[in-house]
Amino acid sequence: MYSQGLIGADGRTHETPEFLEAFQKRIDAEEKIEPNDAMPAGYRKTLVRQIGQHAHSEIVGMLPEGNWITRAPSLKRKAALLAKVQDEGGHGLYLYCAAETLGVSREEMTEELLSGKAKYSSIFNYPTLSWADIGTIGWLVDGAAIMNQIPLCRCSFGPYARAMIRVCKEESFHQRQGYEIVMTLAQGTPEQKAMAQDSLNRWWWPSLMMFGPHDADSQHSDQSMAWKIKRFSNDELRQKFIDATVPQAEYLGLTVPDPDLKWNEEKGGYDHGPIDWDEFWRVVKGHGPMARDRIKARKKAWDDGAWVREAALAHAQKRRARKMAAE
Ligand code: FAQ
Repeated sequence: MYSQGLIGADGRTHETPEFLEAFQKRIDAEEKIEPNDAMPAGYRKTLVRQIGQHAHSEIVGMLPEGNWITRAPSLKRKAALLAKVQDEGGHGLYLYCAAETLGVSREEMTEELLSGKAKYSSIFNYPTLSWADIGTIGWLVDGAAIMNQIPLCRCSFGPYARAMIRVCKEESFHQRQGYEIVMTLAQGTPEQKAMAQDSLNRWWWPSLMMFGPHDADSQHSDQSMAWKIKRFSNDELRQKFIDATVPQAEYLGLTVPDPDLKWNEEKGGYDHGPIDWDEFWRVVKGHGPMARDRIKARKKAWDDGAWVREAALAHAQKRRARKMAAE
């Protein structure tokens, strides 16, 4: 299905050892792979899976923050939040387009999301209970997203790598606006500081889970790294994120909710306490606190938008017919 029309009309690949070796040589030489290039079916499948999940995450990720647009505490905050949520919609669109170049349609990807077959990031299954959560999402969730996505700008697949460049620039703005919200609260009244601390307490561990399972349990990492889709392992990126973020929390005067967090001089990074992997897998398998609401909201948007898709299609058909008649 994914190779439709791209590798050959029959959709078959030529995965002889010579073909695979020649493909790996291109990867090792840091050549970009483009949509019409021959590629192993597994490479295509991995990219469709990852880019599709990434696109769904951006779109589902609009919901927790969208929840606060009408309640932002000032016009300035509302305008910035609106722009951020709109950016996330844009990121989803670039990513769906990148995946479409691999021969999968947006309809197919959306059907997979709505049926529960395709995943989206675990982080968006948690509720946004206070305004402070909007700051914390920008600071931690966009911060984690940037840490994960900067290496994706060097992904071997051209359309994904190019989409990531713009996405990362925008995420950087998102991270700063989030940090600034948290800083305002942390330097505000004792109640505001308590709100910021409560929010950090609830989002810290789920943010660490965004990087995926422990390396030993990451089924795709080895192959994805050999194909230079991923450049760092899940644990490596998680460690980089912790090392960058703990000093930011200290600057804010907030406490990271991990009693085992300790600077390790020898490794030049922080040691941290155990991550609750049972919670991670529960959420990944669709049992997160907001999972049902998120899919319900996406299904409603997809159903409500059906007439727009139909009208756009009818319009395109009409134009094509008119053009052909004039030729
Ligand atoms: N949540 O073998 P691995 C954002 C699944 S964008 C749910 O390690 P892989 C912007 C994984 O899919 C956030 N599922 O997998 C924003 C696989 O299941 P499968 C999204 C997860 O692919 C900010 C299984 O576990 N970012 O935040 C998660 O090598 C603010 C085994 O895992 C991306 O998608 C998880 N956290 O590594 C928007 C970045 N982790 O498919 C709004 C691109 C793992 O076999 C507001 N993706 N799983 O059924 C990646 O870098 C990778 O896909 C990883 C996972 C690192 C997420």
